[in-house]
Amino acid sequence: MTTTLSPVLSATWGAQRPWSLSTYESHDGYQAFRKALTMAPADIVTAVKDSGLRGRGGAGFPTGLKWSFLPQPDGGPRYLVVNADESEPGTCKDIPLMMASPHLLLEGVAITSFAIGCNHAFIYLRGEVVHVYRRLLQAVEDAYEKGYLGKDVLGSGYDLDVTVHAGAGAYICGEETALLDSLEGRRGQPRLKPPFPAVAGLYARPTVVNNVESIASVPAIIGKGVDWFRSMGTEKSAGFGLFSLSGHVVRPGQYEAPLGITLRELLEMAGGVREGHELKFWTPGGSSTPLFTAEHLDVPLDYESVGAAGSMLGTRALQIFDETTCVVRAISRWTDFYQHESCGKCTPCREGTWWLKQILHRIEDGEGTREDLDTLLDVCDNILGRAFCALGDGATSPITSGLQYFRAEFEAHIDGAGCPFDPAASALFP
Ligand code: L3W
Repeated sequence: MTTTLSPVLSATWGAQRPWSLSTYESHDGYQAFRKALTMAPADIVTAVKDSGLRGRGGAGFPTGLKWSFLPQPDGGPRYLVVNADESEPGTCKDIPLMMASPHLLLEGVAITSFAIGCNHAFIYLRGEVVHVYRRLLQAVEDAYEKGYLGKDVLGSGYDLDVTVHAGAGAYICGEETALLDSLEGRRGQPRLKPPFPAVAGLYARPTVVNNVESIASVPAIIGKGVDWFRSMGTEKSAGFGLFSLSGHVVRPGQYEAPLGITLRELLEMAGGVREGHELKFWTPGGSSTPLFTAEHLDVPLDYESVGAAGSMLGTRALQIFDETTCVVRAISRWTDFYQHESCGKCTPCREGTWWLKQILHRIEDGEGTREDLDTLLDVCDNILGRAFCALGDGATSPITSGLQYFRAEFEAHIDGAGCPFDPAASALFP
């Protein structure tokens, strides 16, 4: 496996005004869309299927397969909805991608919409990122003006409208069916699946919901071909992705690399853990994925290898924590987040995250008991697989893995009647 590649998603990030249509066009922008318009839509779906592209939003579901689940056309509308509601703690790839390369996303939207027979696509954006909202609106306006969107795009006879929708800032709206409810004007809460959105999604019509990075990967697949894409990554985790390094790392940021790269290799690119310190724990894919430790530095960051090592690749949000960080404090802050963001629809998540928060605060404050550790695991056990959606499951990941690797640190809080760490030394969880 190669660890370097010519950047694709971040190819123009170093250019002057990379977000402008003229910069994008000068880097072959919209050429893949021109090519796609000469192809049979079914062949585009087949190409994406054959490429092995898997959803970059966390679950890793095969993208082309999802498209192929759409029922046969019945004359009614079908939709593409881009999930741009990036809000997972640590996950920070879609927002910079949209800021730097909004037209890459729009080209992916145009190709995907054409492939699945959609004439109206939506981009559902996290509400707080007003700067991204403005950037996308400008890009959409420019694309309409240049004939990439609108009626009879590029003289092809194909019509496509794109609507950018800013949500109101709820993590749950990143769950695809809650997102659809929110887009329809309702309070965002997950729907029962099945039916999957591919069958009954937006306005109960067949809908493809894909993450920003998944859609932004499509132009290169169509432009450069399936074999080129498959030459990167591993057999079952093909291609490349953005790896977001944050926390105690010398050069935090986005690192585009083939799937299967290791944290050790990424840390070499990023200057390593901050000087004088060593890696203690990290998240492979955001706070919803079980923690890893220094013993996992050489786990290939592909779906299979990370899964086999006991976690999930998730969104490749690599949060790095050195030995100054109190793991109980980190987990407690994440649990505050999940409790706050629980939509309240199901009891295991609504009540469970509340209890997890109370117990963790008690332990952090030096008022916990050894029994509390078993209660934590018991509550997690009653959430995992029993909650209505993945939010509940995600809330349990840092706790169960934290106890697996750092039980002694929890016990030290209990036995020593408080936290043995100086929060100022870590400075990540004030
Ligand atoms: C049709 C079938 N479609 C599955 C589709 C389904 C969805 C996709 C994946 O969770 C994860 C979660 C977070 N017919 C289908 C089908 N599909 N079977 O495939 O579905 P699923 O249920 O496996 O996952 P999900 O509910 O999409 C996403 C993890 O991502 N995560 C989250 C990150 C960040 C955010 C954020 O910032 N907003 O969400 C990080 O790891 O824990 O496990 O499209 O319809 N038979």
